[in-house]
Amino acid sequence: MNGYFDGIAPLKFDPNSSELAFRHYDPDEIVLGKRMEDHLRFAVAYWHSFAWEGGDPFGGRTFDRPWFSDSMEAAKAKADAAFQLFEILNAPYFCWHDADIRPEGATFAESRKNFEAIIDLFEEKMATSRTKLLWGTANMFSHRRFMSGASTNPDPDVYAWSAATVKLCLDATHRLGGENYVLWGGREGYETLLNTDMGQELDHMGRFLSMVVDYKHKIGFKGQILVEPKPQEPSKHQYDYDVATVYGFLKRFGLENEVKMNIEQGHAILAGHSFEHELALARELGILGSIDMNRNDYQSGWDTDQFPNNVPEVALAYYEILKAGGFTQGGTNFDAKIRRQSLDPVDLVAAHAGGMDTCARGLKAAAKMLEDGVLEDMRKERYSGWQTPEAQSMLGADLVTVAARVEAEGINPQPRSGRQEILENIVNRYV
Ligand code: XLS
Ligand code: NI
Ligand code: NI
Repeated sequence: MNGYFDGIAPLKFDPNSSELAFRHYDPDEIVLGKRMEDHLRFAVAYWHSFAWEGGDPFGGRTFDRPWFSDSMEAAKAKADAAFQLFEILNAPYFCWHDADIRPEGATFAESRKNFEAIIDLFEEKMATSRTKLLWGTANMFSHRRFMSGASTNPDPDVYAWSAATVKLCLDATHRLGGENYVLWGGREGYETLLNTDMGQELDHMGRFLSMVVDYKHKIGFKGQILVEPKPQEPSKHQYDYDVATVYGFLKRFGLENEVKMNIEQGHAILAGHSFEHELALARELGILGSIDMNRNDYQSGWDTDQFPNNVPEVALAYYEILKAGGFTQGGTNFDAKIRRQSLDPVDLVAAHAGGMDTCARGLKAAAKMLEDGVLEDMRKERYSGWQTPEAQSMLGADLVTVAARVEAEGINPQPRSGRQEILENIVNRYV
């Protein structure tokens, strides 16, 4: 193949290499009885790596990619570059939005034709590539028609347009054998309550998601439907605020067994949570689906989507994922972009290589913590009082019965240490 990344050889696992290589990510290394590649299930995000132009609120495009234009020729050149990067990284998966891969047409039909032509091209490329589709999704936040939301837009025509868009993207995801379909509602929220009927918007969003789930079953799509929570940005308030909020929403519309979560590190931070908090809660609620791996700058209050490089943080995230039994259809999508001064093809390759190594180190540390079992033993010990028959019987008893125990049995609770520093010291041994 020749193209954008020419001169960069496919990356090899070589812990001692001074060249561009994986130093920790060995796809074939067995971790907890499974190949590392099958644990991590890495995906390259089309939008950040190929569609993003390097702009920020104060300046436009910094990158100079040969495919930056609105023609179908350019879209094809972009696809060529994408599949070349997948090969260099030996990436098992990729992800896209419709708007990342095709030029917008003058009408819905024209956009659809452009999109379908690129899906044809993907199908052709995927026949000889090892890279599969982790998930597809619809971009229903960039174009100005979506400025007041997609399914929650006050204009019913936008609701219809959004339905047509999701149908198209879900059909394409199904056709390419995608393992998940994601809905991130960037503008499903509001800018001001003064012009917003929150009750109506939530009803519409619930109805919309139910239609998507029904359609998934209708076409026999076996992938997971995933909602991606985020508290705000671009909207002032996003309805899918965090895992807990989305779970309440799913319960309300009877979708809690149909829809799972795609959880992103940066979004968790914006919601005032840690990544591991969101993952642990989703696991306990039975809705952990997949992750968007990245890192936020802790000093800036927005979604900086940097590649991960903090092993202790990543280790705690994979610890929660391993405790859930690992990914089934989900995976680790790098929803991460290089900085706008990182102009060169090699920067894109190095960013992914570093992110993959960081995740590999995190996964190995997490696996070792779980295998050694010290943390879980101490957690279990903390709750061991609940093992007695008296304690267990309280969980089926009424308030009067439980209350009566205190004086009848002379109960007088003695506080015990939570051992937080000791636990943190234990984690430090692994990371
Ligand atoms: C934006 C989101 C977006 C979703 C896919 O903050 O993370 O990239 O992952 O629409
Ligand atoms: Ni994301
Ligand atoms: Ni994000």
